[in-house]
Amino acid sequence: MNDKLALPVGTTLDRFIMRKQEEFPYASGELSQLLRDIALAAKIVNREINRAGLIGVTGAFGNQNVQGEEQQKLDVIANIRFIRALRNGGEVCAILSEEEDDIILTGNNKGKYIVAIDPLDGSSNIDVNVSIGTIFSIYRRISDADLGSTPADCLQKGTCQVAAGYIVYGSSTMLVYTTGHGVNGFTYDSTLGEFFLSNPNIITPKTGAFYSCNEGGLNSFPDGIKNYLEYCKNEGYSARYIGSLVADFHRNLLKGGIYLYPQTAKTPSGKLRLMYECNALAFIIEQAGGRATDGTKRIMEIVPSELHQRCPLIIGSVEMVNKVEEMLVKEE
Ligand code: AHM
Ligand code: MG
Repeated sequence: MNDKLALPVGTTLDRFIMRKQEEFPYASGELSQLLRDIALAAKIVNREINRAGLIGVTGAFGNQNVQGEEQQKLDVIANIRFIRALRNGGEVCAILSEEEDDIILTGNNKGKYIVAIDPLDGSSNIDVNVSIGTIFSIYRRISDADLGSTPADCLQKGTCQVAAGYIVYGSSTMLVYTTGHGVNGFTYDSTLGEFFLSNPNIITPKTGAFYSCNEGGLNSFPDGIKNYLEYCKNEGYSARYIGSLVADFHRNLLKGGIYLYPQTAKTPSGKLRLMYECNALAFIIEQAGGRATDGTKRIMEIVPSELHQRCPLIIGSVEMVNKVEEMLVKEE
């Protein structure tokens, strides 16, 4: 891990990004600006979420997104806020969003970066005041600088990510991100309008006592997964499932644990989306010392063929993910 400059808890996100950039002599500052743009949109979305019940933006928007899921008003608002911040920031030429069928061209044809984003994940939890999140991946464009962006730019493997992160809007709001040099977490102080470093160099425990899975789908899970869930019970692990991926992931990252969303009868390829849910969290967990797989393949090595592709996700503490894999192999 490159950590020439260890920065103290309490450092602002802006200063942190700036100082980290100094560690890379050839860094141009564009990625730093892009991360700041995301943080700005996160603050705005945080404000909208906090007062959602007061300004009438809870509930359904009355539309379905490309996945056939009912959009919530806050899904739509978060989508608009992030797209606007990324467009105005100027560093991003194209955006892939969970809420939009096609790639969004920002008009910044010289922008070097692509962002894949789930603007508001776990939105079924909005109306009941439970934690929700934003997940993002950043890629460098591979097409020519002046031509706008091509689908190939938006269909890169997770190993090509230059940065990834999430924001959890919870009992406090946190932004956690990696640029491939460890994982750092920042807590938002709304009275000052700043994110401050609160969780430097996050390392996830090698094992844990939490397992997070919607066992409602158990009957159609692969046998290896069923056996692993049985094993969790025999070991006396605690079941913890919020139904907000970011919140479940965040807890397990800090405390040790595993999150599983396998293939089910309803969702034969898994429910979660590779490009803006699984890859980002896979990058973060690996940087923190954990693992992410679809059961047979490392998530970040899956070659995407569709923008909104789904995949099974098994992610968390290294020893727990290894155990699931062992059990899946046994049942093959
Ligand atoms: P969303 O992007 O439509 O919000 O769906 C993703 C969410 C995850 O946050 C969560 O882990 C999962 O779906 C919950 O699904 P289920 O209700 O099937 O357990
Ligand atoms: Mg989502």
